[in-house]
Amino acid sequence: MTRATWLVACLLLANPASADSLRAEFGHALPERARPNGHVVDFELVAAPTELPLVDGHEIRVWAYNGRVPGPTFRVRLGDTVRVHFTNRLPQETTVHWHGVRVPNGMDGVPNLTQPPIPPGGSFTYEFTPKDAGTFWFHPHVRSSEQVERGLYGVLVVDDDTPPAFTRDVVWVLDDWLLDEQGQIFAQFNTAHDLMHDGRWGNFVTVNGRTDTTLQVRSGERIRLRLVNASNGRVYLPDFGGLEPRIIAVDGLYTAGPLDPHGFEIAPGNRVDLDLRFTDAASARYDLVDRFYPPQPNRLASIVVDGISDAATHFPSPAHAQVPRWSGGLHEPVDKVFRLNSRRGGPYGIEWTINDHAFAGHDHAAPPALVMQADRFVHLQFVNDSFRLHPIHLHGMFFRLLARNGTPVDEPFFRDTVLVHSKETIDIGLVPLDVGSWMMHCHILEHAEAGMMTTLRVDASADQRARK
Ligand SMILES: [Cu+2]
Repeated sequence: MTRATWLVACLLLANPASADSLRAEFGHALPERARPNGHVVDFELVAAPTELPLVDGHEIRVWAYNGRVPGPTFRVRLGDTVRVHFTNRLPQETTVHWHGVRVPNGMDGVPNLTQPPIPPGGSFTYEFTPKDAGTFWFHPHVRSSEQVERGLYGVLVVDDDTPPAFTRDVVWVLDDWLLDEQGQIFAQFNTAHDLMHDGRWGNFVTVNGRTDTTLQVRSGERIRLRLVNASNGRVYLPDFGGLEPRIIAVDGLYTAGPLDPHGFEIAPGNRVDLDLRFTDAASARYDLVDRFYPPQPNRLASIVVDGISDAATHFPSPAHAQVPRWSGGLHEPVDKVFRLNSRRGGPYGIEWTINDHAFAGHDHAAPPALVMQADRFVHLQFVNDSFRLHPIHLHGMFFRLLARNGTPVDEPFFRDTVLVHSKETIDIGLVPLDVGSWMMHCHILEHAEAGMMTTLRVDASADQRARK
């Protein structure tokens, strides 16, 4: 061994990971480009006030997509181009954000950053070809704490090229409702109480808008259950009441393998796809509850098994994604630290800050908090200096959790939203691929409204520039 190679070997041992090796480990975990199959799927989407029998069935004045709460579930196949003709019939400006979908930046639905807000009576056509199959959702990005709370959210399911042979594919949207004595949506938003706590938590928890949701299945069935948390602030810790589902996808993307959902917290913005097999009794009942805040569990929904199905359900779990371990990522220098905190001031009397800055509307045009280069490994750290919860959501990219409070965490999946607990520090790693200006914000919508938002910019890599 020459002196030079000996030196290189020593350096490699001392520094086992490098940004380049972490990039190499990422491999082709996420496709860089969409692969349009030439098939365009057109959808109409109208946001308008209406009245619907929700919660326990009484009429509630809501704002709804296509006259329903939850709004429609749009289903397409990977490779299809989604074209949504959107019309705003609300008394306020709005936009539609496609949460978790790696869209072209101009389709991301962020007012004054990626598009002008859509005025009452106005319309806009969103068009994109999803790059990833999975469970996504959409909601306004204007006055979200009010507009989402009033009922504006829907689901986008992007099926695989060859979808696994589940007997059924079911979407459950979790939400909670703060109703007044008349049973209507409590019409004060962003209250001091909401802002000082973990946002607006309702007095009714619903699945698909109802407190009495029940899924009828037959023994022998194997169901894909997609959970979406559309709540402004509430976190769910589901207890499956004796069922033993397996997580197969988180935030849309397949996990590296099937996972036990025990203890998995579903924060606002998060999605979890479950593989549910009903193999035993020809009749059974399971009551699913949320146990995030013990000891009072919230009823979510029930599953009733009745009868027998002879469907063939012996197929392998679809959860076998390539996910980098990035165990060396934690030792890479931190590219940017984001400190999360609050202070008095601002239009609501309390502001939520990232690095002592509370985001205001005009900040959409301000320089980004961080500029990243596409196709390079990035190490970010979030330090929660407050006692409240902050589910941090990044638009336009997926990341992997590396550590909580400095202790390495091996989550074999990507996320687009991670819950940062009281006084907690978390580290994440990512390789951004999608160029543009992307929001990063707390998905407790009241915290975001009161300032906990910022922008990140991803610039094209040399390779991407060369291809243009
Ligand atoms: Cu927050």
